[in-house]
Amino acid sequence: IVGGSATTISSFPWQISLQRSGSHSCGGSVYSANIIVTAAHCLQSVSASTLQVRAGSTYWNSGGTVVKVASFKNHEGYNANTMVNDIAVIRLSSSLGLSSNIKAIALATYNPANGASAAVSGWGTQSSGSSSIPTTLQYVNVNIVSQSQCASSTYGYGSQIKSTMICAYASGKDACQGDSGGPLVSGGNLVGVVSWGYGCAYANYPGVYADVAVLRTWVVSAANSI
Ligand code: 4AZ
Repeated sequence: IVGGSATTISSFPWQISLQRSGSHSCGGSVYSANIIVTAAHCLQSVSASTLQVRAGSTYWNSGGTVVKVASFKNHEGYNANTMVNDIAVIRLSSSLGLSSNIKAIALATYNPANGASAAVSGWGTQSSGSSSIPTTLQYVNVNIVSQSQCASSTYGYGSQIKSTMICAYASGKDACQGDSGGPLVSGGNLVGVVSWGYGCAYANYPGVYADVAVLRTWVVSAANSI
């Protein structure tokens, strides 16, 4: 997270750290006691047996509850070149005990209006190209940029923005590497999954997110079939 502030897990109890070989690799969100929503690009060429989830902790490397990943499913339409459909579900090997620090978040059923406030959180890098991540969870408030606005000449992406994507922008504030898969929340709902961007917090290049309202029916059925 660039331009953000340290926070505590009780303010973002749906946030988890997805870990590969014991190190933080991506964020994710609690969908139910045994299902996590994350980004498909976090799970490319990865074996479930190398993965664990830490939930209920402000710190990616201590505290809370650690549970192994039983299996995962990437969206069948995920394309690593275009980044369309960058969403996945994970089944945990045992259920999380839901608590004040571990809570499911509802999937958005419609997109917030252009300009609406949203919060993105994670343990990702704090500047573009940085090689280190913070141990304490960070968050930042950004503004929703609709798909049509994000593809317009106001910003730098043009036709790279597709219907399964939604954007968010605020000067000097953004998600960054290691925040991928994590939550963009507005109005108490999961609106986006951190997906990609041109660097982090560069002027006129919003953060790009998988659009949860558009991908919601896939998440619900994948969670029921995994
Ligand atoms: C990344 O490399 C990444 N500014 C994630 C989010 C953003 C950029 C890059 C958005 O995983």
